[in-house]
Amino acid sequence: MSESTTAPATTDTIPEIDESLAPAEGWHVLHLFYQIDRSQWSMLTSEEQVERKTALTRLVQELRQHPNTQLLMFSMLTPRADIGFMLLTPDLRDANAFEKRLTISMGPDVLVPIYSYFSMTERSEYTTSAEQYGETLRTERGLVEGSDEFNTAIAEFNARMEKYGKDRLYPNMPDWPVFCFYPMTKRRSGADNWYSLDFETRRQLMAGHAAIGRQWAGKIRQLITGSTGLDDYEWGVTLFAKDTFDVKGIVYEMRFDEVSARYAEFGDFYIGIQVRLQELFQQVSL
Ligand code: 76R
Repeated sequence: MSESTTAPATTDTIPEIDESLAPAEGWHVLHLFYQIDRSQWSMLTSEEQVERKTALTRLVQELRQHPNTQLLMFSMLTPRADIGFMLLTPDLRDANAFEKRLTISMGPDVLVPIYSYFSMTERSEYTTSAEQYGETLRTERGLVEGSDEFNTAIAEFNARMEKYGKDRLYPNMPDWPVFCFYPMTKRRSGADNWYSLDFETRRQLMAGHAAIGRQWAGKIRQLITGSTGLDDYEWGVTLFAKDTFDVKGIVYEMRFDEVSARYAEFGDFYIGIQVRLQELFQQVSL
């Protein structure tokens, strides 16, 4: 290496531990999946086992009290994972520390991390703009631009979209029992490169996707979180349902939609049951 005049890194620009690392908008989201090391667990006395269950219980209660923080718990299907958490919290330092504490909460080597995903809530790039909505009002409803009716419709639209945008950035997670998580990327190969499509084409394709999605209203709640630059795929897809049949149904149906058929690549699927704190240990046989 040639002699450099660059000053060595100092800690001067690193913010103090109590300074916020909350993002400009949205929350950090962690999906955490663990296997239980049953041989490790079986070596503990029953008193120790109770202590460790209590430690996890207390930690979950504590984290759920943290401002703007949601922590969901899942008993996972198949030996792919036993326990899952989904954590939403604004500050990066909290997300980081909470994950470490969850991982060691039941003592060393009991919860073995086997998959995790880091993403952030985000607003959609493809929601309808007020201009586009105005166009629909003119062409489909025959309203005259500037008329009272037109202006009222636009004002209502703006209010609805503002609430909708907030719901995506600061969602309230449902307590629905069937949980499905998988990461997804838009393809970038040869003629099927999502990122070389112009915005209007992508917008139209996404409108088709959304139209299919809306048919599942009441059966599926979804949260799409962005992870470009943060994790291996570009989005985390989190689905909640009351019936496994609907998870299988929507994912199957989406496969025929061009956005998924032509442009989507998926990671592994994690399926779980959302459980109450007092149900977790019984459900996972601890
Ligand atoms: O803005 C909105 O949220 C409404 C329109 C909408 C967008 C922009 C929407 C609606 N989605 C959007 C974005 Mn979706 N979604 C998926 C999957 O398995 C598969 O094939 C795909 C996984 C499902 C099941 C699903 C469901 N969606 C996205 C994005 C970001 C893309 C980008 O920015 O380029 C991804 C990766 C993605 C994937 N989507 C809906 C649904 C459902 C059920 C809806 C209707 C929601 C509603 O109207 O309440």
